[in-house]
Amino acid sequence: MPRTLAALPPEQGVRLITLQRPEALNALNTELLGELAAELDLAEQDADTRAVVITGSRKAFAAGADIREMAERDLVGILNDPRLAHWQRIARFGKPLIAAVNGFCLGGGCELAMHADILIAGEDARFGQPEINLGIMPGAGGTQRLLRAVGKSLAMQMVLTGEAIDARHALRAGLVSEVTQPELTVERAIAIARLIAQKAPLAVRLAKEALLKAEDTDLASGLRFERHAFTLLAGTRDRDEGIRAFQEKRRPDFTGQ
Ligand code: CO8
Repeated sequence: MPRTLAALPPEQGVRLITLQRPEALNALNTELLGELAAELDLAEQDADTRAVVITGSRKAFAAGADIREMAERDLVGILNDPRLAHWQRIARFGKPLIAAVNGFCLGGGCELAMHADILIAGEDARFGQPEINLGIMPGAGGTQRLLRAVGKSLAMQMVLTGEAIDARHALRAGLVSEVTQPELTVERAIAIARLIAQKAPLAVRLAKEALLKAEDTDLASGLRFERHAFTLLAGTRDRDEGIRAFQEKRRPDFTGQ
């Protein structure tokens, strides 16, 4: 049984994972990251899981890497850091991952949220990369993903000053796609996930992969990838079903084939 998070079995195709280390504002220690990676493994293999929502508490999505644990690691400890493998597992997750963020979303917590494909924030959410205040810098993708999400000036400002931005600012900057009342954040994220869960899984998977390609490749290569992915989908039964259902004016019944 995981101890640092709660994971519910999928409902209507959506699995909800809730980070639960209230004593440390959900700070990401090795145990939590390991349990999260294991949950995502389960979700990846489970055909009934079509999308995952990850959330924290009302006070904190996650307040960063666990500083107490980090203090115990020297240079060699960081080089051999077991957390790296967990981060890589999270980054590799192939199904849609939606973050429902309330409260503090700082440091590694903000980096975790940015691993999600869609970010929904409660009005009280605060996003920041305060590592600079500890004499360090983001180390789980924060410099790269934040810059791509909000552009150079704001990313520089956040990383170099360590100051957080509020949910409205995050919305204007493109870091999150919607802001809700804090008590509705998870509900809204689940509603979006359920919508996605009704689509053809292979189309969702390849569309996600193609969109992520845009972040790390040039336009010509990205377009080539999109063309290949689009062509591959022509061989799926769900594509035939989707088109037939449209012509027959009924809802499609996608099977993931
Ligand atoms: N790590 C460990 N414990 C934490 C953390 C954290 N990141 N954040 C909060 N806590 C603990 C506090 O120590 C406190 O515990 P205790 O009651 O035992 O003293 C408890 O959570 C509650 O926190 P506060 O009393 O401080 O609550 P406040 O409401 O007063 O303040 C803040 C909330 C502003 C969020 C404050 O807790 C804070 O500033 N936290 C630290 C935020 C931070 O600096 N985060 C960045 C960490 S570094 C990082 O994330 C690097 C990622 C690199 C990843 C590399 C992977 C290989």
